[in-house]
Amino acid sequence: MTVDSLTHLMQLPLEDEDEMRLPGFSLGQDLTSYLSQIRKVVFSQTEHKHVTLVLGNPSCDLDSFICAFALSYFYNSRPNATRHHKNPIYVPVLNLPYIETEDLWRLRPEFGVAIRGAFDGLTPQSKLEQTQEAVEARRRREKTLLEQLVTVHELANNEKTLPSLRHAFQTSDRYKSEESHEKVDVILVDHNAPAIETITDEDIRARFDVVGCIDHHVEENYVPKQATPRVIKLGIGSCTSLVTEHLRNINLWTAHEDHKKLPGFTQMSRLALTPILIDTWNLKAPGDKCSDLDREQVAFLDPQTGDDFDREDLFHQAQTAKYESLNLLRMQEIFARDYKSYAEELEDGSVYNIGIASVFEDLEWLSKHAKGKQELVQELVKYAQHGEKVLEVFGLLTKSGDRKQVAICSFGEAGRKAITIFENSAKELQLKDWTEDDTLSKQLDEQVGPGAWKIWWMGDISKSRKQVAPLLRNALKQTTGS
Ligand SMILES: [Mn+2]
Repeated sequence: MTVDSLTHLMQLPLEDEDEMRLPGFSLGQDLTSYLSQIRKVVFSQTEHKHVTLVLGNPSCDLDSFICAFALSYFYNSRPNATRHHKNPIYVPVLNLPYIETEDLWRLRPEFGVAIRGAFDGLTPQSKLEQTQEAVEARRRREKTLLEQLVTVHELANNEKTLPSLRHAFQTSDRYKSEESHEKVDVILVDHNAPAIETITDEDIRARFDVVGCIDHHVEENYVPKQATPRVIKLGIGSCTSLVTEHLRNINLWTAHEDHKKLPGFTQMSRLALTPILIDTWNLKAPGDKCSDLDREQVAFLDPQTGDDFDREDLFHQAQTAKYESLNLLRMQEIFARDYKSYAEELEDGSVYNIGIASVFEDLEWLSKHAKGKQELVQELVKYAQHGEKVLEVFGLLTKSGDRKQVAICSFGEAGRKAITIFENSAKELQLKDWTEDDTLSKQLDEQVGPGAWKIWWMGDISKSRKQVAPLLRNALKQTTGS
């Protein structure tokens, strides 16, 4: 469907729209009431048995969260704009199959910063009251709000979940489908091939229909051509920029004067700004980490926040929350915090899992946090070999001051070959051998195996998992027959 035809749909008579609109959703409504309305739809049996999910990627970073939240928020406010969807009631879901929302404040503290900013205004750190009482009061409120969010874990485990959704999210190993269930419609944001850690790709295909997608990763050719929207654009710093642009294109998000009086518009503007500023390093990132489109959306959102705020400061608040949070996490949680896995099918039909974890500390920090190099490697092996999906290749991308490290461990013949192919094909990353720590190398030799791992400096630090993942996946594919 084109933008024009969508605009046309929106001009349909209002009474029509009111009939379709679920009581409780309204344009510009406060985020708290929006959140409780979403919960009502999903966890108390209303007459609406079917919904369309808006699902972020499994790393569940701030970008994914806000994309899903913003898209569903504006779609729900004007269902006429999305009549092409069978079930125009939208539910944002955090792609977290293991995590309870009670833990979000600890595991995703930058969500808390974004939510606090949305409600209180984008206040500079220096102006926030720092007494223990004030800090605790803020944390309590953030925690309460984060607990309202809906995760994959809760959909699968809450007794009250809409039956259609509960079935769809059962883990593959525990759930045997005896009766067939209607498929659940899903819009993917910040990724373009659905992936849920606890559900096999085959089951995902059987249980979900992708009816829309907005993403800034490499095209995986999963989303049907007729999906609406279908926006997959590379070279954009933050997917939230694409979502904002889309909502503006179809006239759902406008800078109309009247909107300033509605709390939801201000809150959503503040909320959307945060991931864009984080992902583009406050619009200063090099290469395709920051585009003109990101800049345009910031220029649109900024005046709508109603705040006189310091972008640099907001960026640092979220960044600091993220960094400090690692101290609170166990090793397995650190790997899982920003993690993606991919299943690769080789020509000979064998299927291998690749997992890549991004961590914003370096190997030295990780060794200390693990309380030793032997322990660090034990934790690495445990993560790769004892999770829901056993990995053939485990990649770890770390940050060391201004530099970046790439560590890859393999757990089989194919993985071992893939490391060599990856090294030879990944010219754009400008890899240089990393040989700084003999004790760690010795531990890796002992526990992973000589020749089964390798660590490099990444010469081009503008690159990230977005570039490393396709290269590594390709390398593994090329191991067939070699
Ligand atoms: Mn993203």
